[in-house]
Amino acid sequence: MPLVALILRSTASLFRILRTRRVSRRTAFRLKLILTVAFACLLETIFHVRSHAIPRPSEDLDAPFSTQCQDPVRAAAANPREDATFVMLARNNDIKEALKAVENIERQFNQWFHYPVLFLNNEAWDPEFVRVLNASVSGEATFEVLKKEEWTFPPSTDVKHARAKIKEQGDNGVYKGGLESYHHMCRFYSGNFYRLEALRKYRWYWRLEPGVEYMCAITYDPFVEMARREKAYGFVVALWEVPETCPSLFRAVDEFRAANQIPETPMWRALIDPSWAPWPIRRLKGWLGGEHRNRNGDTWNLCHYWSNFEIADLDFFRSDTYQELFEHLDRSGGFYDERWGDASVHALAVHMLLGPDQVHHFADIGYYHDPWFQCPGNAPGGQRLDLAALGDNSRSSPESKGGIGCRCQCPDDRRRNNRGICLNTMQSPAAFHRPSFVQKWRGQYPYTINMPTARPKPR
Ligand SMILES: Nc1nc2c(ncn2[C@@H]2O[C@H](COP(=O)(O)OP(=O)(O)OP(=O)(O)O)[C@@H](O)[C@H]2O)c(=O)[nH]1
Ligand SMILES: [Mg+2]
Repeated sequence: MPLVALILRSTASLFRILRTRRVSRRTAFRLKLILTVAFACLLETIFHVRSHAIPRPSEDLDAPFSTQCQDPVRAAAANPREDATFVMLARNNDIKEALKAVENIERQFNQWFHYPVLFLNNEAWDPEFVRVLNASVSGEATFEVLKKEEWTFPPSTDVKHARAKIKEQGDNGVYKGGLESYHHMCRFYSGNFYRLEALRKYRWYWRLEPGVEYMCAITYDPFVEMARREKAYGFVVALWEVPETCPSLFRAVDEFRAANQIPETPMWRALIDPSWAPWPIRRLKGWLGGEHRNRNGDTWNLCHYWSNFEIADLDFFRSDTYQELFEHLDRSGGFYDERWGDASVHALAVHMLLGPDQVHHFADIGYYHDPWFQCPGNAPGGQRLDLAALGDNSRSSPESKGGIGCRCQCPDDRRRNNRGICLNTMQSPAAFHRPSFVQKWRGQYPYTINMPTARPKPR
């Protein structure tokens, strides 16, 4: 390490100066002591930060599933459907936005694959919602009403205290922190969702929110590909969490990790900003606590996957370890005392418990949830104009260099409108090809890692 060599050399020259200059023996001793301690601290800090480096895998571990249009009719016929369902949590007054999202996913994907849609509500369904949405789904539509205990405070909660905390968050302008129903929603999607009776028969879910828009045709079955490649969690957008919503979440998860002797893997380290403070100060900071800090004094970089889109293996979230993590978080009260979001809970769990090859970035999917989007651009020569099933191509965006999408209608030339820092950081354990230091410094992050064009040559 050139930095360590430089420090060693500078310290040696300082010692030499102290030996040759005329300073009292006492002063020289003191200075040497200070220098030795400073040197030891600096070395220790460098080793600490270096120990959080993410090793580079020998090859890219998460390539896109598809890089151009495929024949969706053939794809649907080639494989039996997985035990999978769309899930939409909605209120009766979300009817317009719910219809928009369902019509959109039917047009872009489900008209060929006919997966069921499970609609969930914490209140009785309005018959009009049921009538309209039932008619719009090409698979089976089911309308479930959640049990009271699935959409409320945990039994041990002091409700008066929790409501006061919610009000306080509202007064302090914490994003959606003042809405009790939003807290219930986040808690529900973090834990009770995975225990629903209505989901028991399924292995996979695809989360669909009212109002979202898929901007490209999805001409293969993502559930089949997830199963085939043994993936457990799929996402499209990765970005920073709103810090005020969850000051103590990272510590609570890290304490669970440490108590259960779950190792700090490269995936876990991808969520950590190691502290540059020397050991004693770092430990003191860890002991004193502080926002987003664990016991070692390191902090969470706040990166998480945006959970309004998720395709995931229910068995992962139904596992004893995940459920125990949820119980641990639930007992700590943070779903109400703070406004812990299910997106961050999921991302921390995924990075604590899964390997880099089990997480998939759907780089080929065009997706918009206000205000962020990802749109992969259209694959040159890959638009399959011969396929009648894909309809007329006249409304698609032009093909673009490096595009991997199918019949996308992207809002503009950009591949995404959120910075790629979290995507890059969270995917780094899976990435053989990474942006250079200079590219990062210039803010040039690839919109997806592991592009086929950037894959290593076969050895
Ligand atoms: N039934 C029901 N659904 C809810 C309630 N609150 C939120 N949801 C649903 O939960 C999901 C997430 O809620 P949103 O309000 O979209 O929250 P968000 O996506 O985190 O935040 P935005 O960025 O504002 O969209 C959506 O599917 C909503 O329809 C509620 O009180 N009852
Ligand atoms: Mg939303």
